[in-house]
Amino acid sequence: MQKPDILQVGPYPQWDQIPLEAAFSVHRYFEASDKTDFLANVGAKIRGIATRGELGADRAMIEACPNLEVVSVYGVGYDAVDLDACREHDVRVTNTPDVLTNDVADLGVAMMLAQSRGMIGAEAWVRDGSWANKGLYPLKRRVWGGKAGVLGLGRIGFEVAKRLAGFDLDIAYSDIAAKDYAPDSWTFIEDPVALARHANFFFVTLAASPVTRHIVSREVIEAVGPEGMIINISRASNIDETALLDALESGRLGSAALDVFEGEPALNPRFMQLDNVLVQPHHASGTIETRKAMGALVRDNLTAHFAGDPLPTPVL
Ligand code: 8YV
Repeated sequence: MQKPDILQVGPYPQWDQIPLEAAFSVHRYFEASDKTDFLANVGAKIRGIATRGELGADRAMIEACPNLEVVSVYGVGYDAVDLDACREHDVRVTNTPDVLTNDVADLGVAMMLAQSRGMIGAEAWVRDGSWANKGLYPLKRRVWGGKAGVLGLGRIGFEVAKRLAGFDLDIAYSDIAAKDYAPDSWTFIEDPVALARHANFFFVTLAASPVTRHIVSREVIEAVGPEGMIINISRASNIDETALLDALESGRLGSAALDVFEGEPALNPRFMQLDNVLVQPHHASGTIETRKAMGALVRDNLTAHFAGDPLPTPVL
C-alpha cells in the first residue's frame, strides 16, 4: 500500500525520524534551499503535515497543499498553525498535550529558583575564581513564603502552582473563570493587573492565541514591580516584549526568566545587555523522555487519521 505523503516542517530527533519515514513518505521542507519551489513541486502530493509547536503551518503552506487532510504538531502549542485556513480547507489538527506538562512546569519553577537565587552567577563566581579571590557570593532573594501569580491555570499552570505550593508560596491565579479543580487555598483573581500587583513571582502559562496577544501588557508588567519577577514558559506573544525590555532596563520590573522570545532564536539584543534576565533556549519540554512521547503522539495522530480512526489528541 502507498505510504501517505507527509511534509515535515522542521527536524526531529533520529529516534523519531526513523519510524516517521518507515510509516510515511516524508518530504523534508526544512532541508529545501528554495522552500517556495519545493512546495510547488511536492504540494499536490501532501496529505499530512508534521510540524513543531514554534514552527506551525501558515496559510501559504496549507494552501500550497490542496490535498492536505491533517496537521500534526510536535508540541502542545498550536498558535503557529493557521486554524482558520484549516477550517476553511477541512483540515484536522492535532497536538501533544499532557506528555510534556510536568517537564514544562519543572523548568518554569527551576527558572524562578535559578534567577531568584542567582545560580547562574554563582556558578561563574566559583569557576572564575571570584569565590577564592573576592570572598562570599552576593546575597540574593528568598523564594519560599512569597506570593505567586499564575496567569492561565490550564494543565501546565496547575502543575506549576502545585509545585509552588510545595515551596510554601501563597498561590493566586487568573483565568477566564475560577477553576473547580483549584484547591480552596488558591485565590482566583480575574484581572491580570490585580494578579500582578499581588504576586512577587508572576508565571505566564496560558495557551497563546490572537486573543491573548500582549495580555501581559506594560500595565501588567509594571504592576509586578521593581521587587517582582516575570517567568514565561508559554509564548513570547503573550507578553508585550518591548514594554518588558523597557521595564527591565529602567528597573520598573525587578527581573525576568524567559524560555520564549519574539523572533526566536534571534533574540532582541537588548536582552543580552541585561543582568536581571535569565534567558533559556525554548527547551521547557526538552527532555529525552518527553520528546520521545511527543514524537510517538505525532505519529499516532497521523496513523489514526489515515486509518480513519478517532484522533488521540485532536485540536480541530
Ligand atoms: C516545542 C512547544 O514544540 O509544546 C510546545 O508548544 O513550544 C515546545 O514543546 C518543542 O520545543 C519542539 O519544537
